[in-house]
Amino acid sequence: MKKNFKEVVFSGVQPTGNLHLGNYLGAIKNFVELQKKMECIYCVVDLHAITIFQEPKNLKKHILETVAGFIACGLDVKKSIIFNQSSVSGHAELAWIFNCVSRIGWMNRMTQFKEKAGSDKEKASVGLYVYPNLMAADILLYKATHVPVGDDQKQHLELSRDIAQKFNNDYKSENFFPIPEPLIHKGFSRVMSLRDGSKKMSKSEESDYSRINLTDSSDDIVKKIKKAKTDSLSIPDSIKDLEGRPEALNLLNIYSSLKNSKIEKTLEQMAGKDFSKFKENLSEILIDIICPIGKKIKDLKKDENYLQKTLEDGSSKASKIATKNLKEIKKIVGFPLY
Ligand code: AQP
Repeated sequence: MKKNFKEVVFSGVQPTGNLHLGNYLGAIKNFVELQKKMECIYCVVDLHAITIFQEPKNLKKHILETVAGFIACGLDVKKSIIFNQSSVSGHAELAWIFNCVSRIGWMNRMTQFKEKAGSDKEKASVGLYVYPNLMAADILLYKATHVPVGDDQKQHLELSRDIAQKFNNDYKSENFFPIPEPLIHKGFSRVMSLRDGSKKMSKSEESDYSRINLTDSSDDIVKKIKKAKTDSLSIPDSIKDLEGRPEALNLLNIYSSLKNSKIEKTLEQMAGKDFSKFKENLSEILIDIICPIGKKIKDLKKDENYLQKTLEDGSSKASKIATKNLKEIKKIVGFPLY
């Protein structure tokens, strides 16, 4: 029989550089909504970040920047637990147990590894390969029931569900781990690059013109949107007519998402306009929403002690939950406890 678990939200963001509009619309905006109604744990996943080499002094800076980004976007440290992954050793311990539960065949199906490892997979780190097992550990260490993520993380989350199920079955511990539910925006869940509508907007993309960073100035935003790739056609009145026009669809989706409205409504209002006019409207709303966040990030970054203290407090709250759960997990696995 299915158990009713307490509702707990867990999600993470890698400290690999500037947070961008994809992180905001795909994940963090949702984090903020969820903290109003559920217990939420948000993690700066620094163990994930080093699956691709990070310069140590940059890593520390990016961890603090990510915390600043969380708070600037509206996360409340009194409502949500905010901490960094490497400060709670249970993540790495449970990841090892899951390395032994998860199957190589499952790993081989992960498309993100294929994309990130590139053509020379032999040279990718083992950590990058088993990244999804660590992600499962992050979630299940807190017995999280809900995971808000962008659409790009859907496959990893399905793997977390398989791992939870297999652990429960293998160790005859029915209902020990909840089977976590993804919370992915319906309709628009993947913000694409401004330069290429077939690629997702990403921190590691070389061209800064491919993304809107949360710390971009209004001038940057206007420039980037002006340069964003579109086509020569005007805005259609039906979504069907956007087929084969990924860049146009992406800009219209971004606009609708910022307005908290459906793309159909945007098309109703904008049909017939050409993209140069629409881009002015898009820049305006981006400036209205993103620039205040960017300003807050910059202000918060000046107070390193506050950011550091936020992490310390969050870490001690997260550790309490993790230690208790890990003890139960070790007992189930058969490790002696003393
Ligand atoms: N383009 C995107 N559209 C929607 N959601 C996105 N997310 C990331 N990019 C988009 C969501 O943001 C959360 C945090 O992601 P992350 O930084 O931990 O990892 P990532 O998905 O690998 O992000 P990047 O920008 O692509 O980083 P790099 O370039 O370092 O690999 C996740 O919920 C993710 O779904």
